[in-house]
Amino acid sequence: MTVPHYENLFSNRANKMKASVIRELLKLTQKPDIISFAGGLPNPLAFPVEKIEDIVVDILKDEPTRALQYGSTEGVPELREQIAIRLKKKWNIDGDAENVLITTGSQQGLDLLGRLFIGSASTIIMEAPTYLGALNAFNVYGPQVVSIPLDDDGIQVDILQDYLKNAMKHNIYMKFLYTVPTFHNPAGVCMSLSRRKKIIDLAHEFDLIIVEDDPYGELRYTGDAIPPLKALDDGGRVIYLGTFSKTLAPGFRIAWTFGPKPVIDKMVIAKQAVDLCTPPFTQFVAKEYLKRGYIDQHLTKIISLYGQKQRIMAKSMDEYMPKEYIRWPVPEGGMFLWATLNENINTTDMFSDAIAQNVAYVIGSAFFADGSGTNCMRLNFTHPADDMIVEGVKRLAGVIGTWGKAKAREQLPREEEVITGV
Ligand code: PMP
Ligand code: G9A
Repeated sequence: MTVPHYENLFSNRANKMKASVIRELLKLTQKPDIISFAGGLPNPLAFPVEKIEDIVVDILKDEPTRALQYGSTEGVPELREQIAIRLKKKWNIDGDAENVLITTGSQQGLDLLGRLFIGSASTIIMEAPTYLGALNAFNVYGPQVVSIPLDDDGIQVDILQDYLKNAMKHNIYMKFLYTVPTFHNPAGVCMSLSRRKKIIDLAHEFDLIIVEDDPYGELRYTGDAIPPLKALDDGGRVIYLGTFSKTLAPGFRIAWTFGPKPVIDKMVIAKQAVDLCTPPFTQFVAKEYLKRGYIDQHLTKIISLYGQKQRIMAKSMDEYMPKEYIRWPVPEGGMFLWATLNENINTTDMFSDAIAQNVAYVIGSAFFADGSGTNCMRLNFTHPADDMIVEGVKRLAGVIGTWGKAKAREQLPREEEVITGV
C-alpha cells in the first residue's frame, strides 16, 4: 500500500495560503473562561431573532420555490435593487441593481477581486496596518504589496502620493489601492473628508482603481458622518464592498460589491466557478428585512448597544492601563480599539501570558504585510458583555504592566557597568 504525499502535490498557490490568525484564535477563545477581545464578532444580543423568525415563516409560505431553488449568480434581483436604492438614499451614490453583485460575505468579494486583478507580477497598495482577511485573500494571487502607513486620519496621503509619483517614473503600474476608510479594521480610525477627496484626485492623476471595504461605515457612535469614497467617485474608479455581517448577522453570509458594470460582469463569471450562486434563502430574508424598513430601526439599536461598549472600553483603558507602556486613539465607531505598546513589548511573545490570565487579543503583526507591528494589539469591544470588558481590560493592564516593567529593567545598565563604566 502506498500513501499519497499531498504536501508535494499542492500548487504554489496553495502553498501561499495562510491560516487566518483570527480564525485560529476563535477556537481558543471559545473556551468559556476566556474574555475575548479577539474576533470582530457582533454581539448576540444584537441579532433580531424574532423579526427574522417572522420573515422566515412568511417566505416559506409565500415564495418557497425561489427561496429554496438555485438562484442567479448575480443575486436575488429584489435584494440587488434594495441595496442600490439604499446607497442612493443614504449617500447619493448613483447606480442600480446592475451595479450590485451579491457575494457570500465580502470576504468572497475580496477573493473575486484578487482573482480578477492580481497576477504574479502585479503590485497592489494596502494600508499598514490592513485587514488581515484581505491580506490573506490577495496574497494567494502573489502580488507585491506596497504598504502605506496610517495615522489618526487614515492613510497618509502624502506618502501615497510620493509613492505613486515614484512608481510612475519607474513605470510600475498599480492594480488597485485597498482601503478600509471608515472605522478601520484593525486601526479603528476614520479617514478625514479632505484625505478622501485627495485620494480621489490621486486616483484620477495616477489612473488608480480603489477597492473600498466598508463593513463598519454605519456603526458610528460619536462625531459626524463622512461619506464613503464611493460617494465622491465621479469616474467609476471605486469598487465598493458592503456587508450585512456587522449590521445584521454574519451567519447570513450576505454581502455586496457595488461597482462599474464591466467589473461586476467579470466578477459574476469568476463567481460561477466558485459557488455558482450566493444562498438565495438568506438573500430572501435580507431583502425582506430591508423592504420592511427594519434595518434602520435595528441600526439605531446596535449603535446604542455598541456605543455603550465603546465608552466602557475607553473608560476602562483610561482607568487601568499603565500609560507609560501603551497608547491608543479612541475610535468614533466600528468594532475595534487599536493599541500601540512600547517598541520593546512584543505582543506575540506576551500573548501566552494574557491567555494565562484568561484574556485574548489579536496580535498586531497579523495586520501588516511585512509582519511588523509587533508592539501593537487589536481589541474588539462589541462582543464581550459590559462587565467582561472592564474585567478583561483590568487583566490585560496587569499583563502589560508586568511586561513593561520587566522590559524597562532589561534596559537598565547592569550594576557592574555602572561601577566599572564598561
Ligand atoms: N472586510 C473587513 C474590513 C472586515 O472587517 C470583515 C469582517 N471582519 C470582512 C471584510 C469580511 O466580512 P464578511 O463577513 O462580509 O465576509
Ligand atoms: O470571524 C471572522 O473571521 C471575521 C472576523 C474578522 C475580524 O475579526 O476582523
